[in-house]
Amino acid sequence: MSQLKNSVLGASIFLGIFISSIALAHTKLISSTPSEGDDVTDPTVIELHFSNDLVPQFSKGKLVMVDDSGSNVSVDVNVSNSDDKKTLLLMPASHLLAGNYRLEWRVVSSDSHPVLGHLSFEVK
Ligand SMILES: [Cu+2]
Repeated sequence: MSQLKNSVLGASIFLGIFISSIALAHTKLISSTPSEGDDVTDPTVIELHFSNDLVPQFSKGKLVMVDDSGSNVSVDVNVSNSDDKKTLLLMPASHLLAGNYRLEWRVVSSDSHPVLGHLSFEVK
């Protein structure tokens, strides 16, 4: 009898840990287009795909062109979310000239935690 209680207890503890680890999983960047280090031709949209739903009003990105002297020139981007809420879409407001770019993103997902990252690519 006490063995049964112990195994029920063990199973509930296991389940409890399992459920809290799901609840604690922050959103992650799964993939992007372009992806890190890619060479691309004047992209009209940059897509960042996440594991969780995003909160659009707190999810954004800042795009800069890094010139040869190492100084950054900011590029305007229009930010929106896909219908499934898991993709951040960044549309440069003008054509991207050839050069190296760095995108810094910050998103807030449905668990309310901010997650940050960056992405570098080159426009040929
Ligand atoms: Cu989180």
